[in-house]
Amino acid sequence: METPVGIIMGSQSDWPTMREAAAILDELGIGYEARIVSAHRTPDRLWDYGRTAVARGLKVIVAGAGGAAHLPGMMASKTRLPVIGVPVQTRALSGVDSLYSILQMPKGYPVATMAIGAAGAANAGLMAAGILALADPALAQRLQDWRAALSASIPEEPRDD
Ligand code: RP5
Repeated sequence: METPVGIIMGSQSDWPTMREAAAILDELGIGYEARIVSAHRTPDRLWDYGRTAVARGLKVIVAGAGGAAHLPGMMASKTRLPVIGVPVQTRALSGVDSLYSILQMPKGYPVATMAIGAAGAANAGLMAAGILALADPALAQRLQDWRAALSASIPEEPRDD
């Protein structure tokens, strides 16, 4: 299987959030790799990852980090690939710190910023799928089916538990 998606995160502690993106990619049959790449703790690893991403065949990067979350923005500065940022929820500031760190990019280096936490990570997987589906009709159909199944799972009326 090809590996068009790179999931990167600043720490092992981000994985419980970021594996929501991985789970979506698994459901849709999209290949990915998952790596710990910290902007602050492993800057050389970050630079190498961004420098080689296109040549290695990656098409989209999903980047999650918490707190002073520079990883998605720094990755966007290093590669032309679309970078989807996931603000990881933090204890001190509930992830608002992560959100603002990722969202407020200067003109020229965009990061597509998702919601804070697990929903954002899952949506990052879906956003990556949507980008890849533009050039992959079979994936487009799987994504369409996935969306239809979600819609069909929503009841019309609430029930008493
Ligand atoms: C960030 O600091 C990581 O992305 C993580 O969300 C946060 C805390 O990291 P750990 O102290 O748990 O390694 O770099």
